Formats: sequence, C-alpha cells, structure tokens
Amino acid sequence: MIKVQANCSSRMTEEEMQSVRGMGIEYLAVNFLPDAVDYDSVMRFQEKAAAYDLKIADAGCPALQKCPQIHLGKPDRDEWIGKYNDFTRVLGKAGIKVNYIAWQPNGIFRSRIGVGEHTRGENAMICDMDELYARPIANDRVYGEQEIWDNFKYFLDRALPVCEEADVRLALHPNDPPVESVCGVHSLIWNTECYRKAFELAGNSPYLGMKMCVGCWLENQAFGDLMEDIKTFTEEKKIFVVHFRNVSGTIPYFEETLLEDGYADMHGILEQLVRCGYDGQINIDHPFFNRDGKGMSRMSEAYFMGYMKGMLASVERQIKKENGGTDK
Ligand SMILES: [Mn+2]
Repeated sequence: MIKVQANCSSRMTEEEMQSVRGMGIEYLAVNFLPDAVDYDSVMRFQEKAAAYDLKIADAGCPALQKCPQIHLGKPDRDEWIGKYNDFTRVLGKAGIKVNYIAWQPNGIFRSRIGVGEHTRGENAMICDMDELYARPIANDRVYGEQEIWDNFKYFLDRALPVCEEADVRLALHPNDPPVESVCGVHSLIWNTECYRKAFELAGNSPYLGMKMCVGCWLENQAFGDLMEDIKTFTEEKKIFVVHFRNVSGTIPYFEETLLEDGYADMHGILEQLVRCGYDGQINIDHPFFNRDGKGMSRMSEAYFMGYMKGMLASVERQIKKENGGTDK
C-alpha cells in the first residue's frame, strides 16, 4: 500500500499535528531547520508526533540538502559535508530511514509566486523560462557540467559510507525546473539519464534513490517517459518518495495548478504507481500559497491532500476488485 505523508517543518505545532492526524494521515516528511538537527531535538519532535500517532517517514534539513558550499565545491565544503553526515547519523539513531538531497544550490527557480491564468485566483509558483534565462547568473561565476558532477561524486564518496553505516537512504530530488542549465548553474538531474549516471557513480548502492517529483517530469516532457519510469524505478526499488503535483503545461512556461486542473492525468499516474506495486511514501509537494504570498496555505494543503487521498483510495479499491480481492 502507498503511504501518504504530510510535509512539515520541525516548528510544526501540536495543533497542526492534530490537523494532519485528523486527515487520516500517519506519516510526516519533516524539514528539520538548522536549530533542530541534533539528536535531542529530533527525538523531542519524534515523541511529540508519536503522541498524535504520526511517524517520521523521512527527513531533510533545507540548509544541508540544498547546500551551495557542497554543490558548488566551495573551500569549506568538507565542513558542510561533515554537518550533512552528522545529520544522517542522527536520523539513523532516531530510526528515520531517508535523508533528502537536491542538487540545487540556489533552490527551486521560479519567476514568481502569483495569480496565474490557471490558478483560480490563488497564488501559485509560476515559471517562465524566457524570464529566467534573461536573469544574471545566480552565483559568483558560471558552474559547468563537469564540475557539478565532480562535486556530486566528491559528496557521494564521503556521504554514502555514512548512510550505509547509519542505514539511512538518500532520496535525490531533480533540479526544478529540469533544464540543462539556468542562471549559470548546470543541473545535475534534469532527465532520467542523469539519474542513471548518478546511480552508477554511487556504484548502484541501494542507499541512493530518487524523490520522484512527478511535477518535474511533467514540467519538461524531455525528462523521460513518466509511466515507463514509474515501472522501471519501482522494480529497481529506486523510488523512496513521490511528489504528486500537476502543472498547466511544459517549459518554457507553466503554472503549478490544482491536481485536477493541470494537463496531466493524475488519476492515471496514481493507477500506474499502484499497478507497478509502489509501496513507498507520497506527498502533494506544493499546494497554493497564502494571500500574502508567504508560506503555503493550510486550507489549500488540506484540499490537495483530500483530493489525492480520495483518488488513491478509489484506485486501490478498483485494482483490488480486479484482482479478485474482497472489498469491505
Ligand atoms: Mn518536488
């Protein structure tokens, strides 16, 4: 069975935990902020969540998983890789089996958060590649393909052995938007072949897999054949988490939309995940933003969750029936 998780940060309140529990969700994907990455803080959060029947399925620290010092190979990268590894050890000790990594030194690139043509008056992330390509470079200089891969290999050589020892797997998110290069930074993962290359660099270790961000596959159809990739990577046990998100179209321009409003058939995608036997975690990735553009809207989040959970229950019931299973 696919497991639905809610996104949260280490600042999540008990009231918010109850709201998530009240949506019938049992798992959390936690962003531990830099002040909460030590063992005691992680355990405190875990105990608080357990009181609301919530388990931490996987976790990351934004400053460590999207880390310019590591991704761009800055002089102090060893210090940051050390911090990354310390966090992996903390997660392992706490029994949390997945840590995040996203090779995006500047985070997600979007043109704006605002009302679009397809957002029903709500604030959403909007991406216009013409605007992004016209921007100045985002860092001190241009970073090319080879050095980005060299930096990734440098990180893997130091992080993977710690993951193996701590029994914590790395879930690698694609670059978003998934294009070859933007604002002077070459992307690491912008198509399925890049994932293949990354897995090979890791010696096909079971400790490196993907955060399969469906949104990224949809944003650029050149990413790969989503349905085929779901099948292949489920078989290979490479999908640790699924980000379930729809968009209005493909690059050069897209808006993030309601699950039912984007161009993709989200029901069909869920059906493929279930038919292929995916039994990991799934979450809605990005709902709409609050009216002031700051932070994601809790009301929208609840709606996205309910819509996804309803579809998932329906798909699972249908497939169970086809397989001759009994239905309550
Ligand atoms: Mn994502």
